[in-house]
Amino acid sequence: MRADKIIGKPDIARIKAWMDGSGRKILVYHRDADGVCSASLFLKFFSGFETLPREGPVIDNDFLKSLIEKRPDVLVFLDIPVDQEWKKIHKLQENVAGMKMMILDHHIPVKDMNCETLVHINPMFHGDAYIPASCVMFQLLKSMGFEVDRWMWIAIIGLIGDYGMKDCAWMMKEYDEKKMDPPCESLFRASDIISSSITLKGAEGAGKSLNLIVRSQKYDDLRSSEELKRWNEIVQGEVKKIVDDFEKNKETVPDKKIIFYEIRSKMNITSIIATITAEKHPEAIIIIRKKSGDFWKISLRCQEGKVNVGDLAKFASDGIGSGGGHVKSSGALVNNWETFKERAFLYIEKA
Ligand SMILES: [Mn+2]
Repeated sequence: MRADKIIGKPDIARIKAWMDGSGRKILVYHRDADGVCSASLFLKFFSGFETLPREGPVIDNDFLKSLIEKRPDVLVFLDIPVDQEWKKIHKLQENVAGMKMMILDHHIPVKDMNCETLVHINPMFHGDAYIPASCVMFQLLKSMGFEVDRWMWIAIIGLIGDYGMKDCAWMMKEYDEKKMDPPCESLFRASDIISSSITLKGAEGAGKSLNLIVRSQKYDDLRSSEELKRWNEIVQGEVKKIVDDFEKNKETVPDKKIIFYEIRSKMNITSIIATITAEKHPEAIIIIRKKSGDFWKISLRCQEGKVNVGDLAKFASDGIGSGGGHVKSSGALVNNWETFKERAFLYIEKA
C-alpha cells in the first residue's frame, strides 16, 4: 500500500516540529487495543505527553472545559473521530491561543479539519481502504524517517484489535515476510490481553497496557505481565458464558438475516461479544444491546458488509443518542431501544 494512500501528503517536518516542541502536551487516545497501540507507537518517538484515554468522540462540556483549563500547547487525538465534534474543536481552538493539534483517525470522516494549526490524517480522505489507526501511525512514523520496523509488532496488535486482518492483509504479509519475532499468531493473544485489561479495568487498564508497551523493548516484556494475564482469564470466563447464552437466547429475523441479543452481564463486553458472534454468523446483521444506566449500549456487526452498519447506527440513533463507526462494525448509545430497533428495520428494508 502506497504511503500517500494511507496518510496523504501531510507536512511531515511541521508535524515533527510541533510534537518535539516544549510546553504542555496532551495525547488523547481511544480506549481500545488500536488506540493503545497507536499511542504506544507514537510515544516510542515523542515524549513529554500527558495521556488520556477516551471511550469515544463525544466532547461534553466538562471535557471541553478541562481541556481549555489545561491550555495545552500541543493536543493530539488518536483513533477518535473528533471531527464529529468539530464545533467543540473550533471552540477549543478559539479559547487556547497558539495550540497545535493533530487528529489521526480512520473512522468515516465527517469533516476535514486541516488548517494552519491542525493536521488531520485519515486514510478515508484518500480512498476507502479500512486501515486501523496503529497502521496509519506506523506509516506516519516511517515517513518521518524513524526506525519503526522493530516496533511493527505493536502496529499488528492494534490492527488485530480493530479486526483489520483481511483489509490490511498486505501489512500482515509484510510482517510475515520480515520473519520478525514474535510470529503473527502470537500477537492475537496480545491483542486479547490488552482488550480484556480495558474491559475489566477501563481507563486504568488502558493506562497499564499503554505504559507496559511503551516500556517494552520486545514483545516478551508485554506477554509476561502476570496482572494482565489474570485479568484476561477473568474476562475470558465471562465472555464464554455470554457467547453460550447468545446461541441459546438470540432473537433471529430469518428473512432479513438480523440477529438481536440482549447481554446481561456486569462487564462491558458488548463489543467483544458482537465481534465473536459475527465470526460465527458472518452473513447476518448482528445487533447486540446492553442496558447501561438510562441508556442502551449497542454494538452492530455485518461482517459480509451487505448493510453499512456505521450508517445504520448513525441513522437509527438520530435524536435519541449517538451512533456511528465503520462499514462492518459500529456502535451506538441511545435512550430508547424500541425506536432504535424500528429504525434499524426501516434502514435494512431500504438497503
Ligand atoms: Mn481504531
